[in-house]
Amino acid sequence: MKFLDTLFERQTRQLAQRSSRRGMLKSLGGLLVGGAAVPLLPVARASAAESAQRPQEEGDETACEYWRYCAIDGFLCSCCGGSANTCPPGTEMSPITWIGTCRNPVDGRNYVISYNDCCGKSVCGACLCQRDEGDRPPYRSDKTNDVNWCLGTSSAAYHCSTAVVVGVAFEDQ
Ligand code: ABN
Repeated sequence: MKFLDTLFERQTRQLAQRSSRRGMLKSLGGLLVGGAAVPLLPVARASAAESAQRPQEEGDETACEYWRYCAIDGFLCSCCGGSANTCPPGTEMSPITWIGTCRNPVDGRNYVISYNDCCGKSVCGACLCQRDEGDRPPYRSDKTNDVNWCLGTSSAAYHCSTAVVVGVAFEDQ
């Protein structure tokens, strides 16, 4: 036992002589900060790429004049507890949608907009907005917005409509 005590004591003293407390704290701090940053790197890159693709925007998404609503027909989810991108709590976004193309006034580019209806609650009733750009009569059901798109959802009850940017539209040559 005495032998082990002496051995540990000697090694601890040697270690203490070779290293300062400040140096040790510095290495420990570097390890902690570096270790925390490593998993963040791909996330930071992904979010930078995402914001590079996201259009610059201005305007009030609760107003019918908001640029994304150029081809909408419905109650704005942004007035019903959701947003232009998200459904209000307690409703479900329809996977089947009406698609339009709207010009973003900030960058002058055309974007494909998906008008996903939110389903599962009775009609919201606030901010009815009907702009209908590119709309066709209901005999072309794929080209009309005047349809309840609550299809493929657990409930067919229509509540409100979103306007999600899907991507940049092809420019006319
Ligand atoms: N797509 C909006 C909507 C829902 C129900 C009836 C007409 C239009």
